[in-house]
Amino acid sequence: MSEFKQLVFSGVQPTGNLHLGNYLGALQKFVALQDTYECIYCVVDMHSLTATLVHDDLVEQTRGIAAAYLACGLDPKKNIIFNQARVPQHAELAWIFNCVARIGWMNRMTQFKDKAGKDRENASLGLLAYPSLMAADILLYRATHVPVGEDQKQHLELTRDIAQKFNNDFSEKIANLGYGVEMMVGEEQVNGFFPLTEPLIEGPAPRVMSLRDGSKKMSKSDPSDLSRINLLDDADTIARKIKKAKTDPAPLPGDVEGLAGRPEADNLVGIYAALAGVSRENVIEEFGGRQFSEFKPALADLAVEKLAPIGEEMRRLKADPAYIDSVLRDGGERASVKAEATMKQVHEIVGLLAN
Ligand code: AQP
Repeated sequence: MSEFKQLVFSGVQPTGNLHLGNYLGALQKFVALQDTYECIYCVVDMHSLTATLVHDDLVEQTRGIAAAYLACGLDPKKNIIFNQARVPQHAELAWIFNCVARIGWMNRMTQFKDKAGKDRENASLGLLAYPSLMAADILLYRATHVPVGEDQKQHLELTRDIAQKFNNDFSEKIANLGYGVEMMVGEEQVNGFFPLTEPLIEGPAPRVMSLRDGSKKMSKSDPSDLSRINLLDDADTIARKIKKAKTDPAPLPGDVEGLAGRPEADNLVGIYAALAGVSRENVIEEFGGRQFSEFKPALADLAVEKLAPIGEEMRRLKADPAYIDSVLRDGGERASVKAEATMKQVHEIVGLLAN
């Protein structure tokens, strides 16, 4: 039985400064996976157009995300690192997926509801179809695993729905052409062209919350800069933001269960655990019963130790755009070879006369 080759794909959109949530939810995992998987990491610049159409500095932002990838420790030789716009097959496959996916599926996406707000009729078609382009990003490489933060879980489920519907709708063509691959779906063995991709969300901080409000996700678009730690913040700023982070008056609990109903404390413990590479239980073993006045300085020291060198390296790399462009160009060429091979088969399956 042939099986899908294990392959990791993920991306980050260039829509502002990267923060600790992006780092713990995505970048830190990208780095850990490069030793065990073949990995493709994309700067998804075309997705940025769904947030704002006209950007002053999209090129700079795109280079900035690539700089963050490299500064965190991704090896551009071992992995494919590129920006989406260099490989037009992303948009082409997204069009086919627009015809596979249903409007109802897109309307149910919480990210669309949040970002479109009350005036949905006035949201761009691109914002509605965002998950279709994301599915294309992943499935163009027939990726089996996608490291993401918890906020992207629903989009990953939709990616599976799109893959499954494509596999079902074209099952005869896929079988006749001999392009099917066997895979297990639950207990059942099925044959399909696209894998049902697994999200990799686990870890002690799958959803990093705002430092000012433990009920809100840490986000680039939060108007308060104190709500997040940016990867480009210097050591003093990181320490100041942690000192000012909202907490409750009680000391840290004696066990992890005691964090329930204490979102700010829960968030800071999760951040510590993820940065230190330990479990939340380990953090509570060390700091249980201690006041925030003791825990926060320890967290600040750890955050500075882990993040300040990344920020410094990002600044150094950003000063050398020619090098970043050469990495993205090389990655784009390697990604294109894989993208073209997939699309050649997709054209045949769908019946598009393009080969
Ligand atoms: N708070 C978070 N906790 C954990 N993971 C997070 N991610 C984002 N925020 C958190 C993960 O970062 C990766 C890149 O996400 P993106 O490019 O889609 O950026 P985003 O989700 O648009 O980032 P923001 O800050 O949330 O932007 P706005 O403010 O525009 O909504 C993904 O893997 C994501 O899960």
